[in-house]
Amino acid sequence: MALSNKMEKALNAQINAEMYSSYLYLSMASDLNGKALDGFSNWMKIQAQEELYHAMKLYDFVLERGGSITLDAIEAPQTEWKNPLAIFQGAYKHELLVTSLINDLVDLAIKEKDHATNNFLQWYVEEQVEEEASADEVVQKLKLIGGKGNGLFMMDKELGARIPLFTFPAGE
Ligand code: OFO
Repeated sequence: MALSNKMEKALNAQINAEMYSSYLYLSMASDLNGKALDGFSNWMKIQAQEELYHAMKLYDFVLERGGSITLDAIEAPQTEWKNPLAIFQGAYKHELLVTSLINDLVDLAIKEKDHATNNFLQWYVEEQVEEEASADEVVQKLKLIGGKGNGLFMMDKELGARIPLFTFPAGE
C-alpha cells in the first residue's frame, strides 16, 4: 500500500520538525559551551545527533514506502538562554511538543488505515517517553543543586561522559 498524500505530507513535516529539534539542541549546546559547561554542551550536542537520526529514520521510511521527500526551510532556533536550567526546561518543553506531533501522526495513520506507518511510528512513541524523561531528569537535578556550585561542576562531569552517536575523523 502506497503512502497517502496526506500521510506523505505529514511525515515530511515531521522530518522538518526533527531537523529543527537538531538545530535547537545544537544551538543550546553552543550556548552551554559559551557558559563554560563543556559536559552539558556535550550532552546536548549528542541530543542534536539523536534528532538527526530521528529525521533520517523518517526519510528512509518515506522512500521505502515509495513516497517522495520535500525538504522545507528549517526555522532558526533561539541562540541565548539565561542559564542551564532555562535551557533544559526549554528542551523538556520542546520534547512535550514533539510527543504531541508524534501522537497526531499516529492518529492520522490510524484514520488512514495505514498499519505500516502506525507500526513504524510506535518506535517514536516509545522514544518520546525516554526523551521526555532524560530532559526532565536533568531539569530535576539542576533544581536539586540550585543550578550552581560544586553540584553544577559534578553534573557537568557526569553529562560530559555521554558517548556520541558518531564522530567525525580528525581533519588535517
Ligand atoms: Fe527529541 O525526539 Fe526527536 O524530536
